[in-house]
Amino acid sequence: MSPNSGALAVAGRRGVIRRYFEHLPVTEKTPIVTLDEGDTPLIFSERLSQEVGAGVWLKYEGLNPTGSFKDRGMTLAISKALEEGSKAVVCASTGNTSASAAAYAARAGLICAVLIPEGNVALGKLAQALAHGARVVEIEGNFDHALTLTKEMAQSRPVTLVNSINGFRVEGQKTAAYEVVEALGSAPDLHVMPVGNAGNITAYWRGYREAAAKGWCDFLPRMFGFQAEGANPIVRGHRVEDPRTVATAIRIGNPASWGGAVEAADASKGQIRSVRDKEILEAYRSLAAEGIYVELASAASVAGLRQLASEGLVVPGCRVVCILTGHGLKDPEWALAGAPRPRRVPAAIEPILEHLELA
Ligand code: AN7
Repeated sequence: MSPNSGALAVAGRRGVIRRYFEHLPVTEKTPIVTLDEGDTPLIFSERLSQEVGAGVWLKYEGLNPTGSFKDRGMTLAISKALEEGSKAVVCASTGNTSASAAAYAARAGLICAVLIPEGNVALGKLAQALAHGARVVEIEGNFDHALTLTKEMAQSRPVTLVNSINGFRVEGQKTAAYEVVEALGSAPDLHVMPVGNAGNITAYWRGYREAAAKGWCDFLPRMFGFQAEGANPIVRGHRVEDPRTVATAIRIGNPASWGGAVEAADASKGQIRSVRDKEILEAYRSLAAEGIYVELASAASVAGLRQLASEGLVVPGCRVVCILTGHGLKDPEWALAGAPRPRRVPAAIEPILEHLELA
């Protein structure tokens, strides 16, 4: 138990390493590379709660420093790479991992190399990696090819792999489950999230189990992970050679942490399921209509919640947490595609009022 009278996080400390120091694989000698990640809001959704007849909270991970949950694991992975004397890090990425790796590597003064799949990385994410000075190559292949090549590079060259195969990533990411428990005062009954490479569901499950073991909560949530239907290897039980979905962040056909996802779902009496692209887009729009801007992959959790509700799997009055993994500004193209462009009018009150239907 933390020294500050039972609270999980050490009050007044910023960034997940300092806040959860004694629960992470760090020592006083670890140089802490941080951008004050974590401590993200858990927002109560009135509309979703009414819709599904339960209490629904949204963990808005898009408010991390680089706009996604990846920062929680990256602070630890980069700190440990620095501690171990590494000079360079490498990752394969559908976008967010590379944005985060680039930012934390820049902060640490490390070289960051990034392999991205051809033509399927949201512009905002690519811009971030470039802005932070990462060395980026777009390979003629998908994410799964990029990850295989990255692993080969890390074996044959003196570079540290910072994909979630790096155990420090999952360790850092588990802190999000601590925060949920801290905010609710218990675990939720249902935990709903998107699944791509499956590192994050592995991390949440570890975080919840540890929280229970430390006495911070006395039951565990059922874990429901949602893949996109065209990229749902875990649901199918075999790898998908040519994964397809509008949610490019989770366009992954052979998840590295496959076993971790299955373990989380099985041990918690949950499931790994899939949602259609159309349902992801609907959830994206309804979240935006509630003031919460997320990227498409994140909307898979709310699409998934609706699927669970439609099948009677949301017990009335229970508590549900949906994880919103990344910010909508990563990929504004989808908002622009779904709305009429603003009309140009003369700079005078009358035509403005008329067009806005406020006349
Ligand atoms: C917004 O950046 O795989 O199941 O290379 O960016 O832990 O992989 C991103 C994944 C969900 C899936 N939501 O998480 C990458 C990458 C968003 C994401 C996922 C990702 P995992």
